[in-house]
Formats: sequence, structure tokens, C-alpha cells
Amino acid sequence: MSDPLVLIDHSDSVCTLTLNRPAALNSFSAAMHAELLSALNAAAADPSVRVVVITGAGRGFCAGQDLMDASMLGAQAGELDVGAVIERHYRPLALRVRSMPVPVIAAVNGVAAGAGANFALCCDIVIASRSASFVQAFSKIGLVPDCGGSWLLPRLVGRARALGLALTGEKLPAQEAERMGLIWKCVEDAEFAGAVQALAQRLAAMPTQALVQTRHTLDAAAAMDFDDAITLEADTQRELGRSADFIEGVSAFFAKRPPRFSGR
Ligand code: T3D
Repeated sequence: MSDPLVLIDHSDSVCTLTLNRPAALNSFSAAMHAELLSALNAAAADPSVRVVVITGAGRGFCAGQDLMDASMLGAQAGELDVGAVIERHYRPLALRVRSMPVPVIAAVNGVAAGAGANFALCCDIVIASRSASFVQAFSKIGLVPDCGGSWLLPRLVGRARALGLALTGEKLPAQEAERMGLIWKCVEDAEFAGAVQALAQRLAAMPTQALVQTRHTLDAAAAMDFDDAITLEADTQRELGRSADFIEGVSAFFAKRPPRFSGR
């Protein structure tokens, strides 16, 4: 039997998915897409999962589309419907990640290129090792940023930097990515595994619904005027105000004890 293309580890309410095609820098084959989507769906349906971590096996995180995969057949003859590849694989993946019922951490252990970089940016928090890097590789093969990159990049770093990164396809070191606000944090290689674990456990112990609604309100408010954003905040707080975790948070505050959030 061949090795799984996505390794799944579930412990302490943290589900870690490891992209597992290290010889090709974990680039996306059609088969890896299918395994990843299925693993994400399973994590989303499992109430014991409170956080998902996505990382890569070996020295890379993900080099984007596997340019040698069978699904790329016809590319060199100009006979590949690249739009269909996006619709079949990248749209479902990006939408799945951004609608997960738990926070999703991209633990970028090495180079993240093309759709691999933008897939990481789709996640809620990106933590990268010092030796990792981000490459908008699309322009080098005559494409535009995909996997949500056209939407995410300018929102994260502004139009000037987004265009600079996308047009040049330059490799951006993780430390620089942190400095310009593309990612949340860059940590030294030796501290990376521990930092990812600590972050995952911290988020797993927090009020899950509030974290997911935080993602939702930030994204939704970006397309609203100020007044409507406050209406959304009020509606969301009304809903969360009835949650078990809000009741626990307030009770723990008054009792001067640490809260025990259940994720409900
Ligand atoms: O249908 C569609 O295309 C639509 C979807 C598009 C989404 C996209 O993601 S388009 C962009 C696709 N990705 C790329 O163009 C990135 C190509 N790779 C690179 O530019 C470089 O490999 C990296 C900058 C990522 C890393 O460079 P480096 O020097 O650290 O490693 P390397 O030596 O180039 O690669 C190591 C191995 O991984 C090598 O295999 P080998 O020679 O040791 O057998 C290389 O061929 C393989 N590899 C790297 N990227 C890919 C790949 N194999 C298949 N597909 C890849 N994307």
C-alpha cells in the first residue's frame, strides 16, 4: 500500500494534517487534494477537534500545483483548462479552510510557493519557521495568483506589496513576511515545533465559536460600511451571549478562576 498523502494525527483536541509528498515539496497532486479535502471534512465533522494544524513533511510546506501531475496533462500543448483545475480542486479547498468550524493554523515549515503559499494564507493564523519562505510563483509560469491570493494578498499587505510580490515572484523570507504583515509570526527553527504545539493547545482551550465568529466578522466587515459592521457585531454578540462558553467566561471572571471552555 502506498503512503498516505496527508498524515493525520489527532491528539488533545488538536488535529494535525501533514502534507506528505516531500520529494515534490508537497505540491498538490489531484490525489493529495482529495485526501486533504476529505481529512478537513472529517475534522470539521468531529466535535472533539478544536483546532486544525496544517504543515508539510520534509523541508517544504507546499510548492503549489504539482506541475508534473497527470491533471496537468496538455499544459505544454496549451490544451489544459487551467480554470477547470481551479474549480475542481482549489475553490473547494480554499472555501473549506475558510469555513472550518474551528480555527486553522498553517504551520509553514519550509518553502510555500504558488497555491501552496496562498493556501497557507487562507488559514486563520500563519506561523512560519525562520527558514521558511513564501513565493508567489505564478507569474513565472504565466499565471495569476490563485487559491484566493488575488483577494488575500492586497488585504494583508496592501496593493503595492501585493503587486511587488506577485509580479516579481521573488522569494520572501519568513521573517520579512512577518515584518510586512503577510503572516502572524516567524519563529526560530529550533523553537518552531514547540511554538506550533503551544499555539494549537492554547487555541484549543479557548471558546471555539467565538474564534470562528471572529474570523467571520472580520472577513464580512471588510465588505461593509461602518454602521453595518456594528450591526453585524451586535448580531454576533447576541448569539454568542447565549453560548455556554460566554456564560463560563463571565462566571470564571467573577469567581477569579481560570475558565474551562467547552467549545459550545
Ligand atoms: O493547473 C494549474 O496549474 C492551476 C493551479 C495553479 C496553482 C499553482 O500553484 S501555480 C504555481 C506552481 N508552483 C510553482 O511554479 C513552484 C515551482 N517550484 C519552485 O519554484 C521551486 O521548486 C521552489 C521555489 C518551490 C523551491 O525551490 P528549491 O530550490 O528549494 O527546490 P527545487 O530543487 O526547485 O525542488 C525540489 C524538488 O521538488 C524538485 O524535484 P527533483 O528535481 O529533486 O526531483 C522539483 O522538481 C520538485 N518540485 C518543486 N516544485 C514542484 C515540484 N514538482 C512538481 N511541481 C512543483 N510545483
